[in-house]
Amino acid sequence: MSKKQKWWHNAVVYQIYPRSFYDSNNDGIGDINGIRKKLPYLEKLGISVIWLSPVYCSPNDDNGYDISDYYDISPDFGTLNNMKALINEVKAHNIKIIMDLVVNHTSDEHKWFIEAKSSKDNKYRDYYIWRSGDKNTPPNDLKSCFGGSAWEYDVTTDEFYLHFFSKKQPDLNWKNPQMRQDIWDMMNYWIDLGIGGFRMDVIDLIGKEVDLKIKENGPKLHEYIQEMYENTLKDKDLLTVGECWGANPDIAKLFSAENRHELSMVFQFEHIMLDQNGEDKWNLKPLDLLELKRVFTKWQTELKNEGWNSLFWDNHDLPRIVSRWGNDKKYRVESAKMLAILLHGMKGTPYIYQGEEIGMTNIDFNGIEDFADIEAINAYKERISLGYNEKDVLKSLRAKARDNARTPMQWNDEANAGFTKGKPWYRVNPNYTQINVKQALADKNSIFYCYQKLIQMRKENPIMVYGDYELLLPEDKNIYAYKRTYQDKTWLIICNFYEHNVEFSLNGTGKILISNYENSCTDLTKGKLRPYEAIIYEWIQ
Ligand code: TEU
Ligand code: CA
Repeated sequence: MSKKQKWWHNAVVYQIYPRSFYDSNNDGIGDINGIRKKLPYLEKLGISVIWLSPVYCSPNDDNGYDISDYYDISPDFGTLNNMKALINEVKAHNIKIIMDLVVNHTSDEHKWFIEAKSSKDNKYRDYYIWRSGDKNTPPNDLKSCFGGSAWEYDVTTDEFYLHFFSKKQPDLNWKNPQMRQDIWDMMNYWIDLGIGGFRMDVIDLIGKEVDLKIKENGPKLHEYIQEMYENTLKDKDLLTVGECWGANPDIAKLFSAENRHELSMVFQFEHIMLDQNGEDKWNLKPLDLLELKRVFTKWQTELKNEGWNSLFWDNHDLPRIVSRWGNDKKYRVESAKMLAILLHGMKGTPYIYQGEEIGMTNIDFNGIEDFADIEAINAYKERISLGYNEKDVLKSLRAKARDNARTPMQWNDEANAGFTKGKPWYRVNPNYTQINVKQALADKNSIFYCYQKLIQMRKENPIMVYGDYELLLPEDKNIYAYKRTYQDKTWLIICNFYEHNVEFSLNGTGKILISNYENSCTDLTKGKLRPYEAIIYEWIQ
C-alpha cells in the first residue's frame, strides 16, 4: 500500500440536518435530543461518522449557516449539555461526530460584527472586509451566491462590507492574524470536547482577494489551512473535509495529500454540476451519462496515489438523487439502490444524506409560497425581475431547490411522518405514508438494507477501500461499469443507468456480492441488465 491507512478510509459518513431529523420535544424543530434517540437506528445502518450540520446559535437567515455564537448551541436544538451528552453517547455506538465549521463568514448578529460595525476604529473592525464607496455604487461587481451584489452599505460608518452569501452573513477577513487565532481557539474548544473532526463550509473561499475579484482558491488559502493544521488538527487523527466548489483534482491534492498536512479530503462538485448549463445551477440541462463516467473516472484516477476522494450524491444543498438521476416513480427502489451501488463501489469515503438510505424523494411545490430557502426565494425574485417566465423559473426551482432535501425525515406512517407531534417547521413530503423508516426496516429488500450491506462490505473488504479503479465499456451510453483490483482480487461493478433492458459482453463469470434484483446473470459473456439493475461481482476471468 502506498500510503498509511487511516480510520476514515473505510468509514461511511451520515449527514444529519438537525432541523429536519427528529423532534424530541414537539416544538416542530428537530433537535440534539432527537438525534440521541435515533443513535440505535444509525448504528444499525452501520455508519461510523455523523456529520452534523450547524447547531450553533444562529438567527437562521440561512438555517444555521449564519452563526452568532460558535461556543453555544441554538435553543432550537437544545443546550450545550445536550451536545456534550451526544458527543459522549455516540462512542457507545461506535460513531464519531464531525461538526460543521462555518468560518468563511459569521452572522451579522455575531458579537464580532456588532463591534466591527460600530466604528471604524473598533478593534474588531478588521475582522471583516470593508471598502469605501459612494453608497449607491458598490466597490466592485462581485456577486453574492444568493443573488445581488456581494457588498452591503452600512450607514453608521459609511462603508460597504463583503458578504458572499446573504447580507446577514458578513465575510470574515482571514488576513487578520488575531481573527485566525480566535478561530483556532474555537476549533480547539470543540476538539477538546471530543468531536471527531470538521466539515468545513466553503473553505476554499477564505483566501479571497476581493480587489482582484478572486473568490475561490486565493493565493494564501493553503497557507491558512496549514496554519490551521499546526494550531488545531495536528496529531489529533481527525476526519476533516473541506467543501470546495472550485476544486479540480490538482487542487484537491493540495488539500488532501498526506504530506501537505491540510485536510483528509474535500467535497468536489464537478459531477453535481453536470446537469446545468454554465455557472448557473438554475439553467437546467439533462445529464449525459458519458460525462458522468468521464468526471468520476478522472477523480478516481487522479487521486489514486495522492489525496483521497469523498463520494456523495446528496447533501442539504442538493435535490434528492433518486428524483434527480434515478426514477422516483415506477423504479424508485431499483434506481435508488443502483445509485447507491454505483457510488459505494468506488474508492473514497462515502457520505449518505439523511433519508437517502430510504429513498426519500423531492417534494412537489405548487408556487413560490411553498419554498422556504433564501436561495430559492432570492433566485425567484431575481429571475422574475429579469423577465423570465414564471413557469420556467418554478421548473428550475422544483428541480434544484435545496428545500427538496430539507423536508422532515420520514420515520413512520403516522402524522407528520413521526418526525414531530407538533407542527413541523417545514412541509412533510406527503409520500411518507409509503416511504418511511418503519416500512424500510420491515422489508428485507428495502433500500435501507442495500445501504447497510454496502457499508458492511466496505468494512470487510480492503478491495472496496483500496482497490484500483478502472472504467470499462467507456462508450456504452446506458451502462456504467468499472472494475476494482486489489492484490489477487478483481471486482466488477456494473449498473444500468436507465429503465430499458440492456446487454453487455465481458469475459468470465461473476460471483454476485450484491444486486438490486433476484437472479442477476452470472455469465458475463452474455450479460443482461434489467431496468436500473446494478450488481457488484467478484470477477472470475
Ligand atoms: O454551501 C456553499 C454554497 O456555495 C452553496 O450556497 C451553493 O452555492 C448552493 O447551495 C448550491 O445550490 C455552503 C452550505 O452548504 C450552504 O448550506 C450554505 O448556505 C452556504 O455554504 C453558506 O454558508
Ligand atoms: Ca425540538
